Amino acid sequence: MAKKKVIITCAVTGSVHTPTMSPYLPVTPDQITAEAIAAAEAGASILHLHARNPENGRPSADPNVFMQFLPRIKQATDAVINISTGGSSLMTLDERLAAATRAEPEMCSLNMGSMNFGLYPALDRFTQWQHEWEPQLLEATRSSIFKNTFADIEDILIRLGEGCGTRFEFECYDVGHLYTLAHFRDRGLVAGPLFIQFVFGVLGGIGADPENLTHMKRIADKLFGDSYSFSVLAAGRHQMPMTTMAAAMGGNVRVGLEDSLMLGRGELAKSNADQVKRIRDVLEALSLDVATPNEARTMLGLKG
Ligand code: KMH
Ligand code: ZN
Repeated sequence: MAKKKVIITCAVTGSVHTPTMSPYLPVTPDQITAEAIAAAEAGASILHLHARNPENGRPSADPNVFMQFLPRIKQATDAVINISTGGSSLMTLDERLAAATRAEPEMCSLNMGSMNFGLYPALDRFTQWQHEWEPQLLEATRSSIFKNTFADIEDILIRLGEGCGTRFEFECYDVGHLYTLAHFRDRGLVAGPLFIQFVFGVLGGIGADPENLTHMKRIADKLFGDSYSFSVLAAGRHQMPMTTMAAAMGGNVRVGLEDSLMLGRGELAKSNADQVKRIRDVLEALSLDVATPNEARTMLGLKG
């Protein structure tokens, strides 16, 4: 049997971190384009993308901003484009879906439950903000819910899945989200091969403990058998340890500045590609091979 390859996803900018936190966080369409292309060249076969207001770096759901980088990334790489439908917890569902319904990408994220979506713990230490909106947004996030009701999930599955042939990175922030995914499978709204992202270390979700990864995998094995692949992302300093553990357990990995601004202890990542190269080195040390974009497409049943 051919050896299973590891899919590296790179989440290039996200909506949690803000420009004051790192000068390397890509913000403008030019920066997002350059970072995404470099991450793909370093070995990422899936690029998970959000947009930001080019003027000030604030998370944006504007499809016109997405369209300033999506075609350029598509033209320069053969990586799978994965557009966020999570956006940020301050956006409405329609806002969150606007770019994906316009671009009809091969893949989108789909968040499997409503939750508090807290700051990654290390972010509390910033005080000298570059932009007034940054502390305001972080404060607003503290009192908002990241809303992903059953109706919202169904809406996304129908509009993007059935409507556009998009397949999903199912974001599961706790064990209950796996059961929610199984519920939609039982109703015939999703079918394998499923790509499940286990998310660790978001305040409000499951903690970044090794025991939680083994538990998530055990339950996913029970619910989905061989009709799924898992990937792991972990917030902040947990990124590299948890993705390394995932790879050793037969899983896939997600890195990128959306999930952590660091490369190692006390060291900011100077680019997304630095993190991709770092996890690639880990995979090589574990004698694991990295999947190309086309291999990822085959493994995940994407439309190509
Ligand atoms: N920010 C990550 C923890 C999404 O974009 O839909 C999860 C995420 C969600 O990437
Ligand atoms: Zn995201």
